[in-house]
Amino acid sequence: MIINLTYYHVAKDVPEINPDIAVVIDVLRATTTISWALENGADSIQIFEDLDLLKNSAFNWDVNKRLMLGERGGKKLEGFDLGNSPLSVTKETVQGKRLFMSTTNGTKSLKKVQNAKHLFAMGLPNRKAVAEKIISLNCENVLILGSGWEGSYSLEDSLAAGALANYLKTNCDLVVNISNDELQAAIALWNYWQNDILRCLKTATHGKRLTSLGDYEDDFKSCSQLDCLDVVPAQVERGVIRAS
Ligand code: 3SL
Repeated sequence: MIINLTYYHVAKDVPEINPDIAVVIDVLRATTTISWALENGADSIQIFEDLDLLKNSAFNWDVNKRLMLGERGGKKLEGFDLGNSPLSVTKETVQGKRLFMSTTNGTKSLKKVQNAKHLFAMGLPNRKAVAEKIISLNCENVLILGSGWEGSYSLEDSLAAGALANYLKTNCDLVVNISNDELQAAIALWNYWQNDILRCLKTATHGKRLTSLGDYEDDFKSCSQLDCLDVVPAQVERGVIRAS
């Protein structure tokens, strides 16, 4: 048995295929926030690109069991309960709630591969948990998708793609085939930055964008932690993610 691993930088690069497994990465910060929210007991996260649709769905949900989480350009959206910070999704805030979520890039990538047989969201904190889940599923084709920024490449998502591929290559008994140059480059990136993840995130264009907006030091720290969460965010119905 072989695992074919392929990586695409952004949603628009993905061919119209439905892979066995799709892993969506948005290190800064959507998939890190999703992972922390589920770790902290959120019931589920429903993903939206369209904000009106998000609001309509949220307003039909029990008011005590819903939160609207919205971000554009790194900033919290007006009228929303939360922005997109992993620090905001504390146990006290999210426990038992459905989060209705829309972000600039991460939710686009999650939507793009929602027809995959298995869809997972991954940040660096749950890299090992997601990798072990992939190993346990014994599937042949795994597509890794970054989120980038408005259609362009991002350093930090490629770093995490490389981190995932590296874990699988090292810990999986199956043959792991690195199927495209994007993933070869991502592995090289991981080999270069793996001991200074925080600096990589701050060096990235989106890291600099966040820094220019205010004090995101604790967000950077949270997003750069590696293998500290056991949670695997998995799509359970179209657009809805739960802990598995
Ligand atoms: O683009 C996204 O989906 C967000 O994660 C960007 S931000 O980190 O909230 O600015």
